[in-house]
Amino acid sequence: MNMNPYLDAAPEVADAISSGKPVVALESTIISHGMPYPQNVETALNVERIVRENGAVPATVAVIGGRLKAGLTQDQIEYLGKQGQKVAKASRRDLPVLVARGADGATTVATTMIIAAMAGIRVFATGGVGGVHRGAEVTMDISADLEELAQTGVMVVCAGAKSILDLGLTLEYLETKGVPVIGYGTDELPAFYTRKSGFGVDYRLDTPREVADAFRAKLQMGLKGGMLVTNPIPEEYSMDPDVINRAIDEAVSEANAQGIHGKKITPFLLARIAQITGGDSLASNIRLVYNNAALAAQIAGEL
Ligand code: PSU
Ligand code: MN
Repeated sequence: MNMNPYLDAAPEVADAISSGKPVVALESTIISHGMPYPQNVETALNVERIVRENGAVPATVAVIGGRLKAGLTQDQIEYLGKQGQKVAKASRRDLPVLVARGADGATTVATTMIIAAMAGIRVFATGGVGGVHRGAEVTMDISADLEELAQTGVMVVCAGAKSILDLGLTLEYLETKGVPVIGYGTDELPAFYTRKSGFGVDYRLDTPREVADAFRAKLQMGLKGGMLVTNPIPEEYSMDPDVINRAIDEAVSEANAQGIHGKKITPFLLARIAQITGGDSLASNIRLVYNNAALAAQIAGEL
């Protein structure tokens, strides 16, 4: 099926791809760096179940022993969850050395897109994507996820961007790079923990079919790059904007005071926000990932 000598598609994933059945890619940085153990493993396994319940085959992506994996076993998911931050957070720039060393890596959105594309998977579900960080006009901290969305033909279903990022600059960057930003059933960019951000999306689409049609058109025109589908957290799990924004501001000032930067900043902020909110942000995070997994599977079914 694929010629890439570094890639191992799990048998079920390879079968689904070759017979044209819907497949949804899932990332593993969220497992090793985005949530604590054991909630990370529980969430990752539930996400796979939800993808199946919605008619698609899940392919959780990671680097294990230097191999690019599209589809993990339960043992491999448990391993990534237990190892946590000991597993390297693998973005695009990390792949060459990790692979050459035969090492493990938890794949970010960027790297998961790369491996999904190699395997022939077009739809990918996660919680949040990286973006332009607050203060990026000085730090130049812009996630490689955005560049990947500009280059690689994989749709990413997420819950919008959280205000640990500069949402306005993130949207400007995506516009410059020609990445369509779709609001699923909304005109407003969702802000991850909350349904609204005050920023508009490019287009509102209301059904999995409409999203699939737009992405198919993009692929068939040969327009390079992916598409960002932003799916608001269900109302019942969304957070009070004042509470979450205060927690985010506090976590961001701590990160600045401690000089945390680079690949460590997003995991640091997520963990601090969960502590400050007494676990409420983690509970919301888990729910929005489930919601995105279901939508991604439905879109994959239409594609
Ligand atoms: N946002 C979340 N949870 C996550 C991440 C982002 O709410 O786990 C992870 C994703 O894997 C994303 C990565 O690709 O962080 C972005 O990291 P950076 O900003 O260092 O590019
Ligand atoms: Mn960064």
